[in-house]
Amino acid sequence: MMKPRPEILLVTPPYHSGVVESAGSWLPLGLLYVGGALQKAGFGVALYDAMTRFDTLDQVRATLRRERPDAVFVSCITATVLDGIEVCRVAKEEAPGTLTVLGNTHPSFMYEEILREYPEVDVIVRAEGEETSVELMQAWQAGADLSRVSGIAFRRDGRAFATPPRCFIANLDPLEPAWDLVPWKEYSYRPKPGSTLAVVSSSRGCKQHCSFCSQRLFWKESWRAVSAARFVDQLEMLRSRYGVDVAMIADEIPSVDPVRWSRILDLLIERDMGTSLMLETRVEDIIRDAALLPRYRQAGIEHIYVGVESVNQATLDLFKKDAKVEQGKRAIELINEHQMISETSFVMGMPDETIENMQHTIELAKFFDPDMAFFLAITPWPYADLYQDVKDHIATRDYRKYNLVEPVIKPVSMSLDDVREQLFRGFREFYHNKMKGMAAMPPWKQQFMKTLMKLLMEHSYLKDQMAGLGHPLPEHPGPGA
Ligand code: B12
Repeated sequence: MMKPRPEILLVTPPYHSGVVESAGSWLPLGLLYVGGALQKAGFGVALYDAMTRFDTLDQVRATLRRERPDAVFVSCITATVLDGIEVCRVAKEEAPGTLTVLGNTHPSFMYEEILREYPEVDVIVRAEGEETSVELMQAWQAGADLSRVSGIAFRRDGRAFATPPRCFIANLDPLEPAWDLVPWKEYSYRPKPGSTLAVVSSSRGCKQHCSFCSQRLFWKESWRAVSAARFVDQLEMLRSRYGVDVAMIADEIPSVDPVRWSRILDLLIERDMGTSLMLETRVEDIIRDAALLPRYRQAGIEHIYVGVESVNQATLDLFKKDAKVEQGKRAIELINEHQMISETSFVMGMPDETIENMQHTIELAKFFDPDMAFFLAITPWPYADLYQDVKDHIATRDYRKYNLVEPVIKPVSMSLDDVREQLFRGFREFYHNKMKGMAAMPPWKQQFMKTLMKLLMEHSYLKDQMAGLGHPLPEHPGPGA
């Protein structure tokens, strides 16, 4: 006999590291894509964003007890995987028959370890989730053999068993996240009080070769894009139906195809919907688009993150001469000149790191002079290229610390406390320097910077460190505060 149609609860792990989350509340787009596909196939789906709600595990338990889903789908990166597994444990304790499914980067790569060590996890969906989740649920509902579902791993005869990988979806245009499941009032970008914030995706994949990141490996060096018209239509729909006026584009390299990108800008300008956009892009694409940057601004792009970070000491030492470093600086200048917020990060703490090197990097950050800089601890995701090079220097296997905030690698000549201290010194010195130059900024940027400083001091993990900066804020903070 067929089981009754399962009800699926999409859950985010109740985990926080206090960096990006301090700027707002961000919806779990990957889970919503999976939810959209499941809905389309006829399944009943609900969203429970425990992370954004800052729920405790007891509250997670109470929600699971109330909702009694047939299946729990949890999205986990390395930092959040232990809390994601806790959600599965609680789901099993509440109702042992619940199907527990993990997806996203960490489980996709580390399925063997998870299935070996955590009996509370039933199935792992590897890589792209839409088609696999639908097939998995159909097979589970029918009591069919799961080994026919490609792109998953599960326990068979007590051991992890992975089915063949699934091909990526060729055409992304028909995919629709389950936007109707989002409690939109809960998602807002703090620097814009009253705003409604969405995370959107215009492409999937990465071609950059950063050894500490795994996105290129996750997407197998591929890059696929949503068509320009479909992407802009979606932003327009989000604006008119749900009031989304700020959106973060989740892509690694949204502007890599200049023709598509230029079309997106044209359409955004033509539709003039007033949505503020934030994105990440590559230094070389900003330089390529130097003449296009006024159109970026017209299209609503207000905030650009570019990765200029270097873990290469030779580059750091030569930062005044090296062509790539010069390009990074130029990209940031261009973003600033065109009235957008520039942001970058500096990843430090490799095994050969020294206090002196870290101080050079802090100087490099001041030399680049973005509006926002993050000083992060290099973190060896156990499946990234970097891992093999640094594995003998790993100080902790506690994945909760794999969040770019906590040092995980112990440099040969530094203690973990030294690394922590220098990272915080980076923040303090950088923002102290920034505040000195604030008077020269246009008024809108001054206002943004004041709000940012307040957010860092009140909501982020830097609270205590930033308090040492004195009185960077006006007596009566502006509307953004
Ligand atoms: C948006 C985002 C966030 C949001 C998260 C919102 C949320 N609740 O999900 C915010 C801003 C809060 C955030 C915070 C952090 N993030 Co973040 N984030 C991103 C970003 C930019 C986009 C993710 C996204 O939406 N992609 C688009 C969707 C469509 O793709 P997807 O997520 O891969 O989903 C697909 C599949 O993976 C799969 N899938 C995903 N989840 C699930 C779940 C199930 C059950 C199934 C079946 C399938 C499935 O199906 C989806 C559709 O095909 C990525 C970088 C990137 N470009 O991907 C970094 C990224 C995921 N973040 C990262 C990190 C490190 C963090 C922080 C630790 C950083 C920090 N110190 O603050 C924190 C952790 C906070 C937390 N509590 O989770 C790393 C993870 C590295 C790793 N391998 O572990 C990434 C990859 C950035 C990077 N290049 O290093 N992040």
